Amino acid sequence: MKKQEILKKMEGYALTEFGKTLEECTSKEKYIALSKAVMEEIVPTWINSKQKFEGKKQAYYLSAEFLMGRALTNNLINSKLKSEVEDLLNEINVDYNVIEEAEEDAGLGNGGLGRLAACFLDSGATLDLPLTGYGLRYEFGIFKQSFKDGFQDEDGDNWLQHGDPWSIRKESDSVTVSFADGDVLAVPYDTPIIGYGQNTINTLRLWKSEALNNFDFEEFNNQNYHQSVKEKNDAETISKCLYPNDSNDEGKKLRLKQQYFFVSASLQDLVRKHKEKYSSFDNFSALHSIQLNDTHPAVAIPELMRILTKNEGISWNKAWDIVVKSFAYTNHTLLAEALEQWPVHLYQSLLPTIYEIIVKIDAQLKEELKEKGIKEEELYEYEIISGDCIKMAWLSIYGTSSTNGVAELHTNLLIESELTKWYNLFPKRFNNKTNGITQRRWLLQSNPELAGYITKLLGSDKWITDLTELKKLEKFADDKEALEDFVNIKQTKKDQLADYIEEHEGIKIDRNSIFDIQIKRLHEYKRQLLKAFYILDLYYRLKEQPGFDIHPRTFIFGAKAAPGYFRAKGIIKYINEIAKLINNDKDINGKIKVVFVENYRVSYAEKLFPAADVSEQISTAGKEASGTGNMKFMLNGAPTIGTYDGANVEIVAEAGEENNFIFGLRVEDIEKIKDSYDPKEECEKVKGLKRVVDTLVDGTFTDGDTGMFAELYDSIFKGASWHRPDQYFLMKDFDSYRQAQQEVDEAYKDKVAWARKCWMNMSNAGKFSSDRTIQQYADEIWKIEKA
Ligand code: HBZ
Repeated sequence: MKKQEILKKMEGYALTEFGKTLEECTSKEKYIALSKAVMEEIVPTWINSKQKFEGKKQAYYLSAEFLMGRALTNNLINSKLKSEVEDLLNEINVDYNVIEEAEEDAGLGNGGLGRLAACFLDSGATLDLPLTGYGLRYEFGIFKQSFKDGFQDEDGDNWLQHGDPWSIRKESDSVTVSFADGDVLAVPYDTPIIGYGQNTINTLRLWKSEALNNFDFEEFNNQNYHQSVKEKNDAETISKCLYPNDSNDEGKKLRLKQQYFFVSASLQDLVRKHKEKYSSFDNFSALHSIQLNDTHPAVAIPELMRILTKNEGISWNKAWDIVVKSFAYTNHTLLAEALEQWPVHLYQSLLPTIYEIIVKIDAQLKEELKEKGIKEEELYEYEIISGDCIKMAWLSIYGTSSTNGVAELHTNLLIESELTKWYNLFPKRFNNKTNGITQRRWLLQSNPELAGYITKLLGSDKWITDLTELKKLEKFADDKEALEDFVNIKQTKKDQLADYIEEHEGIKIDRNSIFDIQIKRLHEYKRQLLKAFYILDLYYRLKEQPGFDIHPRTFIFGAKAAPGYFRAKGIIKYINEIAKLINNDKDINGKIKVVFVENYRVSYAEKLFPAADVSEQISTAGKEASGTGNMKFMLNGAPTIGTYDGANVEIVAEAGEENNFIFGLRVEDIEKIKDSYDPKEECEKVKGLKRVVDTLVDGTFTDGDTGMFAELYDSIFKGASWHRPDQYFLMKDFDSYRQAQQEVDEAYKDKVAWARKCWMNMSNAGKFSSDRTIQQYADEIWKIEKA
């Protein structure tokens, strides 16, 4: 019996790792002992998986971020050990939930882009596809957020403090990465990616930077203690910390070092393995497909050119052919400020050889353009090196054979606006891959109650690996009993969240209220401020209009602001001020409440998505490339209140417009009005709007004399050197948002009709499995097959 084996192993680890009996161990120690025992169980299958893919074409996902969250429960579920382990812990009087909560999140990413990479790995392994992740082993992940007097405060995320039982250091696979200012050692740490059912276990390989020489004894002897460990400290800085920016190009030397460090190490790793088996590179692109997750790893293009031409003696043209055939690029944004452009001098000084190669690529591009008949005076529009900047998106399109957007609307906008000229050059390279999410984590794991019910209704758990099975639930959409069961499950999840919020935020919320949730990074384009204005308007109306009644509502926010993003931090403070006002107003008597949860992260998300009644997806049309949180709400049966943006368009197409609440300007509306738009006029025209917006400057709230609120006010009415007034159209969309919210309130009154909407969303979420997305990447870009 496995149970006894696992217990034995746990006891063994308790002794050797902690010098204690299992009983004496703390929860954290028990978590580690259990995780190590699970590792021991699965390693043989892991080794086996590597062997079964030998000699076959494989795909590699290069990403600066993998937002994995916790591993224990996911690994137990996917390896089908969960109930066994739960039984075991029961027998020895250990609460599984306590062990689960003892694990730190692996927060090695900012948001959607990093979490997408994590979902993709899960799908790759579950589909038995040879897919390896390559990235950075940040010692500190995304910062820990807390609120001090309503202001965001950041703390280091020391997630490795107690060790990581899920990774294995592979010292013997270390490689050297060279910079102009010295060499560093890249040491890989491998984490198993367990496919559901445990047929395939793939690998996430993350690189840690270390010094080639950790200690200079001569300096030590000369009593230069700082100097004696300087090389070690400098080298280790590279993989020390994740950059907490999710939407702004930083342009910092250390960031460039991070990018080149993990890219060079990963490519050296691939090339070394290739050379162990083959004596030529003629078959390299037939055996490797390398996906660049945004432009963060785009330096891979000149780096592989360097390795092939300078180390392996391959001609430039032959090498270029291999490079273009091997790489593919995913674009995740249309925001101009997020497109990476590196200062030439940074590349020149840090990576001179790579810089020379980029110069050559740029020259080659110009020749190709001339041959294609592009006029001399238009060539500058395509330049990779443009003035003193290197445009990484241009490099990525030119140096790969596939460029994809992440939702239909996004891909169309790329083609029609930002990248039209590139599309005209290489139309066949452009394609769409609508994002997806893994139902293993976002339904089976985070909502076992609903998952179990679905399996029972369908008479099968096939949906766990084929989410389109959910469509078969549609026939229960008018089944009163099914809807009632659904409502009860939703209530259970709401109760659990309410308990958690009470414990961790110190706020008691009304369990029967509508849980209206917006959880995502804090950004102006995502318009948390629009929701804030709406809530405040609602509050004033409730106070002033005696006859005005609504169903009680709890407005929940979760969001981290990039530490240097002043306005985003202002919005957090503003919402926290609104929360203080409303939550303490006796007149309101709990009818509405506002909760901004602290330190929103993957493990918190797992508690929030299943408990939602309403999913807020209210970005300015054209700005959110796809969104993936929208899909997680949908899968757990929450209607969307949202704009026609990103994947919302496809969600509504699948689930039906009548089951969601779509409002606001569309992309084409914005195109039409943007030049003549006057937010002041709009603000004065819309009833109640001026009153709420004025609270930014009329003393209703205090921003502690930081000037944050006035600055937000100005961003709407004055604009700034880099943007027009109200560039995200808050004033213009306010009224239509308020109306949509009114419709939500009315729709919620009919309990059965509401449950039906939820049900239709859940039943039609099949398209949004990352299994579908990954199968498309595999078939259409990577050309890889299952083992
Ligand atoms: O990628 C997001 C998009 O905003 C979202 O719409 C999409 O669903 C998701 C997955 O495709 N983009 C990001 O999350 N971007 C980043 O996190 C980011 C990180 C570092 C950067 C720039 C952007 O330097």
